[in-house]
Amino acid sequence: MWELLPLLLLTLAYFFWPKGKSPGAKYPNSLPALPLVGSLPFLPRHGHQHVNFFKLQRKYGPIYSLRMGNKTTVIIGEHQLAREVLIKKGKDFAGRPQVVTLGILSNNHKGIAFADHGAQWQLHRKLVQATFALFKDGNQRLEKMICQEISSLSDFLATKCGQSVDLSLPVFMAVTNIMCFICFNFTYKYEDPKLKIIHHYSNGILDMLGKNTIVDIFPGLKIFPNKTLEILRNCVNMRNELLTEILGKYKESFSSDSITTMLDVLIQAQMNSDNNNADPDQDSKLLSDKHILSTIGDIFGAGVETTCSVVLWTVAFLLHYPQLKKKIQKEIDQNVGFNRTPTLSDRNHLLLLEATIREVLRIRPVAPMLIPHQAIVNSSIGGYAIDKGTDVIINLWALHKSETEWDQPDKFMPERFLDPTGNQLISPSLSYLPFGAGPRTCVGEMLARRELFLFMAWLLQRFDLEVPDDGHMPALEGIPNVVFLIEPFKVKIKVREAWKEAQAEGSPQN
Ligand code: 3NQ
Repeated sequence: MWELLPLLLLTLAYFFWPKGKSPGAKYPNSLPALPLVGSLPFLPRHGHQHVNFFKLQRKYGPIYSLRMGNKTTVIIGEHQLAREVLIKKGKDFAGRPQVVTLGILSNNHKGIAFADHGAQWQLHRKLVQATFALFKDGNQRLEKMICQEISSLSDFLATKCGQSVDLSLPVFMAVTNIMCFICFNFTYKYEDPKLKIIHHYSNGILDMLGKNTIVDIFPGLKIFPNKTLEILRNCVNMRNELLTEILGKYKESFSSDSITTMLDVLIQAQMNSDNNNADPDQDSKLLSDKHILSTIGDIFGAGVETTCSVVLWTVAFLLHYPQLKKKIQKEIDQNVGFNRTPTLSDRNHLLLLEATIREVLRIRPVAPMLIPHQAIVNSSIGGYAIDKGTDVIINLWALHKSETEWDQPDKFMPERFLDPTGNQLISPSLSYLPFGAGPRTCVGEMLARRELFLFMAWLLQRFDLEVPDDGHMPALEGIPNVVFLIEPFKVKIKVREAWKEAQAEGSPQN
């Protein structure tokens, strides 16, 4: 019996030991924690983590800490505190936790999404932003390309008229081609086996990242055989091989006279840094092919999986709210008609569609807890001391579901983003950060918003998207992962009579 005394003393020490480094400083409320396992025994075993963290606010408040293994993690569930972390002190909290799985995915924390704050991340983020600036041009190069892919998707779906289909693969192929155009200035034909390879390894990576791997909490365990890590490595290797092949071919025809894609921007920067004879600046060490592949992998993957996910969520909610779907189609018929296909300039008129997309992003955020941040210096949040190295999670789910910030937050209500007349989009609350904010804000926000609008406007102009004959409705619970995914579902595709009649009358289509 006496042999238990040391463990008992250790446990008591943990309960009463000052959690932070600065004696006397005020630290956030903390969940209980035991040696080694931290707060894990005190966390709910079931349910979505973002929902469980939101519920814990009732007892611990909008900022509290817990221990995952030997790591202190602070959870933020209120928008003013979130803005302090993301914007006001964005640099203090611009770090990223370096966990095993994401280290494998990002070739040891290169790229943008999972790279820690530092020269590499800043350089690559700047280069990616420069790429998106290439597409802000007046000649709608990108918009034309997006519409071209949506047109191909629509023509493919028209061949499935009357059938109930899972949209995930066709939408995946269309969005993948858009990202291929932005990154490499080429697209795949739908029957190209490369698209199936990309779909395969992407699903494999997402499946493995979705398993709560204990090795991310206890990294020492990575020395033991781990099937999840093995599959993750294999899928990442497949991706790296494909991107290496593309990069190799691309370099053969690269010309500094024509910088039009993300790979052009990255290769140009690599050449400039290699040629900089004055003093081989740091950049040359930060622009190796591995660095370039990781950045392309991040942007490509983010651009595809996030947009695909939101398109599927939007279709799913329209199946649950058919009256809303009909109102959006009426809005499209009145503002676009059938003599042309929708363009980005229609965003100023298709307000109910825009409001619906914003509501989907509120009620099913792409990243319910964003991507975890980390304090790179001793700092504070809401007057509470936050030690350097502390992980900080912004629980976006809590912001978007706040009872004090939103009217009936659990209800799907796109009209909340419209004024009473329905003629003006409004921002009903500041507690809304679907793309994050500050230095780590989603670098592809503008692209995503444009794609979401055009995908939905084109699909709703041409098709009635209906519940399958078997009556199976899409489940709306979702699958938490690095992207908040929707369970697979089918939708019955029917070309709208109004579209058919317009075709029969021979109305000119773009
Ligand atoms: C992607 C690999 C791809 O095969 C699957 C989807 C992945 C994991 C992306 C990830 C980047 C990546 N490999 O490096 C993105 C991620 C996590 C989406 C999934 C993302 C994100 C952006 N905005 C909201 C949520 C997630 C940034 C990096």
